[in-house]
Amino acid sequence: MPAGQVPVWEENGKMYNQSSAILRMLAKRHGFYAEEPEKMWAIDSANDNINDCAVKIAPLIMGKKFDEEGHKTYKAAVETIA
Ligand SMILES: N[C@@H](CCC(=O)N[C@@H](CS)C(=O)NCC(=O)O)C(=O)O
Repeated sequence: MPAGQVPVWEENGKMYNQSSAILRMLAKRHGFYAEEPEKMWAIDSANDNINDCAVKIAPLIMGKKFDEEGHKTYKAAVETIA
């Protein structure tokens, strides 16, 4: 597994890592990506916003930290994509 991390997309015996790069490859292949740079930015930034949010929320879920401080972190992270 490349870099020892998930997610991995496996196709015809080849392993592809890095979630955003996988999504771009599949979106391009199936007509869900853009040609125009500003539209590419809109698609990529939406994905990056969700990733940034997930990076903040994942430790709360994994560490089962849903105390008051955890709730504040969760709310702040969600507001970044709202
Ligand atoms: N930049 C990578 C991050 C992948 C990542 O952090 N994967 C975590 C799970 S969400 C993982 O495999 N962690 C195990 C490790 O690093 O050993 C992506 O977007 O695919």
